[in-house]
Amino acid sequence: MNKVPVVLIGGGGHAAGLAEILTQQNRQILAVVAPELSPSLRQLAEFTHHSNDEDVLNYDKHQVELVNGIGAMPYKSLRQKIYKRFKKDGYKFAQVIANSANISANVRLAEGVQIMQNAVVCIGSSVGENSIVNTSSTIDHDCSIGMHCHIAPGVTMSGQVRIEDGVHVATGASIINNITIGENAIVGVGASLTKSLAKNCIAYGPKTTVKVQGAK
Ligand code: JB2
Repeated sequence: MNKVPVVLIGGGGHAAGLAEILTQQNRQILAVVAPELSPSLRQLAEFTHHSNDEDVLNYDKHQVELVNGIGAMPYKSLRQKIYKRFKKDGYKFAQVIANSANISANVRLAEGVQIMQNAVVCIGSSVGENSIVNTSSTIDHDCSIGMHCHIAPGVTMSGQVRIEDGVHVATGASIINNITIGENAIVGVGASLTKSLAKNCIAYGPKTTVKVQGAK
């Protein structure tokens, strides 16, 4: 693993989860950059704190990697903005993969991918730039997940699912095999998706009664 020190952007719950993983892996966190650190998250208080994103530029882009600690929620674009902004400035984003995650051998993970505690990514799958595979979610074989996606905690995805860029799959959703979720679509909490979902559409509902708007 690359041991270049990191600068962590964001000071909330997602950043704290990443800091825990990085610390377990003895990865040096030079600073946390956020307007404010969540007061309940004492684990971030031990690091040098900068409150302005411009402070990142004081770190040599050849000597550090960035970690995007801004979480991803529907209709919120800050995570994507931060990634694109600092990529443009020439910085590289570190992958963060929890020790407890189970990643098959021939999985492709792009720059800045974050695989959180106990997540599973099976053989033949790929995860695009800046995407999060969150706690205890399962991505089965040959799935393709695009850029800037959030696969929230406890999602179950069967094989050969295609997730396009910017998709949010909310907590506990289940997705059957071999379907496509279009760009910027949202799969709601606990939904059971059995049909492809077109871009910018929302699927929602409990496991027994799913309502799908704009399904293909
Ligand atoms: O412009 C900014 C900025 N705006 C807010 N630049 C930087 N560097 N940081 C910014 N922040 C910081 O993002 C806030 O000061 C705060 O520290 C953090 C947001 O924290 P919060 O706990 O509200 O959300 P999160 O992004 O850590 O986590 C969300 O997404 C996760 C995936 C939460 O909703 C979690 O529940 C979820 N698991």
